[in-house]
Amino acid sequence: MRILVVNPNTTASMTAKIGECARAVSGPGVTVVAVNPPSGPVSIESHYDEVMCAPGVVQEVLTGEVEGYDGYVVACFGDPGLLAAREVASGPVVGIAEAAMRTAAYLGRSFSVVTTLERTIGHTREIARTYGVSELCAGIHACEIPVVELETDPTARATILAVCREALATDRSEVVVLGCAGMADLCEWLSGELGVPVVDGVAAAVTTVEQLVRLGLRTSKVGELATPPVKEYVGR
Ligand code: 5HY
Repeated sequence: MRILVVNPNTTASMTAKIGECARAVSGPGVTVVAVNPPSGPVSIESHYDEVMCAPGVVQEVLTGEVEGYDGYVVACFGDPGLLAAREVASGPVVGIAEAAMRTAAYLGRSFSVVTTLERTIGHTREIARTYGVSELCAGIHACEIPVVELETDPTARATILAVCREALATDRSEVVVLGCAGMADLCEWLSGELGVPVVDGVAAAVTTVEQLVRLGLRTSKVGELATPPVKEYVGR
């Protein structure tokens, strides 16, 4: 089985980390390849970034179709371009936000999301509603650490731990969902420190795609997510 993990931003070091975390949880006989678009924003932290990175996500999936991948992961916590990617892919496509939130629902009666910038909270609340888990989402909290500084800021780990603690206390929640692919490598350490399940969307999404492919399940092609009609694209 071959799974393509698409990091929608263009920070190669983050793509490498996402690939490592994905391979660490993938099963026997599963090949995981992590890629990012050649052009686009170095991080996704606004609606503008979401829109500007989506064509790159879809293009990576289209290339994956030519290369015969069995399934795909959209490795950014806003799940940018997810539905468009599902339309063009034959195999299953899973976003890390959806996978993390649905996985958290198995582990407790409520969860808190800990994310990067305050300005992304509205979008996270919206996708929790879209995925039908907003009642389980007891709160969304920001560390105010820009995505690319997660790798360079020596205080980032301590700040994220402190915000997780505060979220659990404030929300009286039972599970933490990490709101950025760039936090994937902190999952185990945080869970040990906090004493509650901490869900990383990269791991949750890769294992979900693996499960769907093993079950022979893929996106329904009748109705809304059918392959898009072929048409002329002016200027392309
Ligand atoms: C992510 N941005 O997972 C999101 C996190 C965020 O570039 N990768 C990004 O802040 O929404």
